[in-house]
Amino acid sequence: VMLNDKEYELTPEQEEMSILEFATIQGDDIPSLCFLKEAGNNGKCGVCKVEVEKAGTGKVKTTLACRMKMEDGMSIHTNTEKTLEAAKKAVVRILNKHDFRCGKCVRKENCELLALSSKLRVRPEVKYSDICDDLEANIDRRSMGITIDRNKCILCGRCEAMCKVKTSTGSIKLQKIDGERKIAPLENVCFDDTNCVLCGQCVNACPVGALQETSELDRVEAALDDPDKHVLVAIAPSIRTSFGELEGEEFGVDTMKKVYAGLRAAGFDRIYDINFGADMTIMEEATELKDRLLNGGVLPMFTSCCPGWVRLLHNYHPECLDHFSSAKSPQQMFGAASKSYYPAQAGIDPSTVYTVTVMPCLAKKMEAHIPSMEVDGQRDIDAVITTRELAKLFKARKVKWRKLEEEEPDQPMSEFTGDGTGFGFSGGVMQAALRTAKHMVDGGDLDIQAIEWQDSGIPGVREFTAELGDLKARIGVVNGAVHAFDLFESGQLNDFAFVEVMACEGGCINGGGQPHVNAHTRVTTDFVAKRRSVLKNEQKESGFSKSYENKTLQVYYNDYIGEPASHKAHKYLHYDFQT
Ligand code: HC1
Ligand code: SF4
Ligand code: SF4
Repeated sequence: VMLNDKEYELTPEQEEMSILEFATIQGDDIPSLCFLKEAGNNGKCGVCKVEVEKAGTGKVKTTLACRMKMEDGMSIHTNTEKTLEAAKKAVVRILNKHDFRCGKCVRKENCELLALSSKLRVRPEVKYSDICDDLEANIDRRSMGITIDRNKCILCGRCEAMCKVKTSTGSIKLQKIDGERKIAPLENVCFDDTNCVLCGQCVNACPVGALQETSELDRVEAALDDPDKHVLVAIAPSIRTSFGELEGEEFGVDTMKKVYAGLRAAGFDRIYDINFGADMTIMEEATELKDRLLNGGVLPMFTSCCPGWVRLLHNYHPECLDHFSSAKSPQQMFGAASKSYYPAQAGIDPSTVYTVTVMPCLAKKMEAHIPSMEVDGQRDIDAVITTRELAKLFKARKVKWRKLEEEEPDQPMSEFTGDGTGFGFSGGVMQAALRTAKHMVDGGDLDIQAIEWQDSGIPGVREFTAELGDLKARIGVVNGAVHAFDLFESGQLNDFAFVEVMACEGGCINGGGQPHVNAHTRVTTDFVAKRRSVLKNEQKESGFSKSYENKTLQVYYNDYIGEPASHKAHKYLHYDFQT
């Protein structure tokens, strides 16, 4: 084939591609707004016009690059006067219905529409205020996780496609409301009252500022400005590997110590790490697994640290709630310790402590809001902000990324092991739990690199047989919400002893609160693998240390909690997921 007068030999795989995808891989930036490869979305924005001459026809046709498949002998031109004019026209049509006041928009740094409008040098012909006099009426702020701003929506359908493909819940849809096509939660009720798992993959798919997290930044800033509050912050395992992207770094840069420094510069009183909480979760979860295996408890046990997965089970399989480990997530365990152990150590009144987490996740906002996630009247967590919100906080508090030097976090709630770090990617929780469970059951040492994952035959589910004492346990790792349904449909659920589910594909490194990755980069770069490599590297540098080796955590147990699964552990670190 010829692409812009350059010749290419099509591989069998490329013969299956659309012109748009093929050209993207060759480094050609055909403009488009609706194309999203991984969700199979295309054909809605009309921007990606190209000129094509099929072999032997002698006729040049203008067509949508996303809709036409590659064919041997084709000659394609992507940037002629005609295609440029067509793209401009299509983008102006979209801009004419879009609130193009970018100054205050949450996406102004990485909006795909703004970038394209600048590239094509087009502007709207219509003033948005002439077609809409009530901006607020177009904003849906009902959900704890997701806010929809329809003033910004371009009806590209990427969110709907992403939700369908990645979760199969179909929780967000383009639908007729008051006679107009609009994006909304199913039946236009609040997301939180639908089967939506609040994973936020729809938000990640959005090219503009139409879908965003429900922000808690105002509350965090108010706490920081309140001299009577002692404000703690802790970052999730997967923040260190993605935050740099928002400050102009490449994918796969470990920014952990600069993030600590930035948080200190932003005015937080104590800087901690949720990885410490992850090690804590493992101590409790592994103890529970051991107990269930040895004493005939309900199996398979399910991990319960991903609130997207917790919602999914509540909504679709409430009969299985007793499979959940009762261990709280690292976020909530950390929070409980921050309101009990920490103030006891520091000699301060727990009610003055305000605990903020930085999460890659929208469902974590919901988890923190669960009414009974509190102990003795102290909320575990007071506010949850996403990776993206943290970048905005740095900006608001004039924290200059380039000027920051690496810093250490505060102690005692920041030591963590390689296993704690592994929580950030799919399979990591399972590995960590098994290694500590094995140690507890037979004193053995499970070498992380010796775990040979197998394809289970169930889509998106890997498996592994663990030997714990005399027991052989079938272990499953479900990578993404949609595959949890595959596991249930396989009829094999009860053959497993322990199952990890993360709602987002790849795990939290690809969570719904992570930096946006545009549709083009999603085709050319395996950004999830790059983010994962940072955590794997940290694990290696830690000597693949295990949760039970965390010295500070041992002190916490010795001085405060007693044993895992003790009465006090249950009070602070467990939760009844059946409620
Ligand atoms: Fe996650 Fe977790 S790994 S759930 O993805 O168990 O959000 O990163 O913080 O709580 O540790 C998220 C990440 C995170 C919790 C941990
Ligand atoms: Fe679908 Fe997840 Fe978005 Fe809910 S949060 S609408 S489940 S993609
Ligand atoms: Fe949140 Fe992680 Fe679960 Fe995604 S996988 S919903 S980011 S906890």
